[in-house]
Amino acid sequence: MSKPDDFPEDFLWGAATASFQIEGATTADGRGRSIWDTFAETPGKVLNGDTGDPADDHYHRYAEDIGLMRALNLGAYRFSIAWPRILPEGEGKVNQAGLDFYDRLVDALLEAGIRPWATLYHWDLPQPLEDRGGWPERDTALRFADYATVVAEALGDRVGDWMTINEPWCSAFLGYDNGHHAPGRRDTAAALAATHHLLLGHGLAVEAIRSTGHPARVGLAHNQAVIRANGAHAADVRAARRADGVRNRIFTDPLFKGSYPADVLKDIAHISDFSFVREGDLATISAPIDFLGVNYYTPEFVAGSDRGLDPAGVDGGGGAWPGAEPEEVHVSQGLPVTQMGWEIDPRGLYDVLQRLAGESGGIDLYVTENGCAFEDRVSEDGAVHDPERTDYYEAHLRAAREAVHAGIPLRGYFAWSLLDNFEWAWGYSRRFGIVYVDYETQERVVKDTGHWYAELAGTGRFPER
Ligand code: PNW
Repeated sequence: MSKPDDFPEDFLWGAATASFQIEGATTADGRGRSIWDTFAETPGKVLNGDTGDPADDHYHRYAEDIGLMRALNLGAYRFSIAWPRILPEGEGKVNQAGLDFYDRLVDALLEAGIRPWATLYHWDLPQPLEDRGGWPERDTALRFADYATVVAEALGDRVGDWMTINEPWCSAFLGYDNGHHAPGRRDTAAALAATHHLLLGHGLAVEAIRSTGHPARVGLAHNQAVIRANGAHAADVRAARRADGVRNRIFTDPLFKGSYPADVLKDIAHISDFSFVREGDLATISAPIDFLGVNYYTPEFVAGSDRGLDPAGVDGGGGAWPGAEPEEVHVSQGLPVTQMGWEIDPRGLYDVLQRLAGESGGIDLYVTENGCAFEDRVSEDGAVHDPERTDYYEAHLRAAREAVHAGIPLRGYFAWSLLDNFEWAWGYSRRFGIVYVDYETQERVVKDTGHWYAELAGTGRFPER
């Protein structure tokens, strides 16, 4: 029998990245433009005017990076495929040179004994599709399915694990509601239409991947939020229900129950009547999947404000959620934070896994992202000493291990991220890697956390510290 400190022998240890965040080479070999190229080049959108170049120049250094993955004892590598490299116009003509890159990457991973886990969409929508309306338009979901077919036909003989969409909430709400992410629109009705078309795109892509005939396990990566009411007061409970609705259930109910939650539709009826939902869509969206990817960083505390909150703890305001009452606010729990200002609460990971295990009907769960940013530097001894990051990982992995021992079907864990990279609106100012990257020289240094993670991945036991 396994000791309480052990992970099961077949537990999958991985690390994750995303195309736009690491590849660089944004004009190489016929790559088309994505909404993130446009957004990053728009003054004021990304900190310090950072863009997708040079990132980690992974496009040219993938072989070296696979060497690092081996040194880290990874059993799997989660990466994403850049739609604009495959279909520069978003549809139509396939750019073979773009496909060839992923072909080389997959072959080199397999040769290194590392399972490739491919995500089809990690936010780099081809700009021509945004020019025609983007995710609020149904056509984008149909084009996504075509793209999924192209990729799955080309790589499906070697890639067995697929994720359709990464964090649909971020694409819909950061992209189209608050505009913090590309394409930077601020239109809640558009965000709700985007939500539906991202889910529909997911469902159509599941069909597309399966219909290639290659054996495939298909899922998606969802960033379920832990929403907690800031007390038992009726206004707090109501605020938490509403936030949970638009943050979680608007995604998980269609996926696992085949319907949108009635209370959410009521809450947001003044913004959208959901007339974009067509017959058959919910059956497509709720087709069974093989696993669910869970991305978790931090919980969110929600309160109704008719109860005298400490204003210092309040970081949000009315309208933080679509359908929110003006007095709903997002409050801090007073926990220690990472460099992102995100509170560190490993219990939240356990809670998310437990809840999703119930809602997803017993399918395999994987933590497909978990990690943190802290200010790193290379010390005089040439190492990167990042004890706070190791603490973060250890605490969250202890919660994950508890979940496994409690019978939750958690089968693996992917650290976010393999490499320091382009952290979206924060540019290169936030380092999430377990490997440090010097953006001037492109030199990589495995951080102390990376060494610690390698030992854990190699032995399945927490290293002595
Ligand atoms: C996720 N938020 O992004 C993404 O999947 C990664 O690409 C990213 O690097 C990582 O988490 C760390 O940020 C998020 O503002 C970005 O709520 C922003 C939010 C959530 C997730």
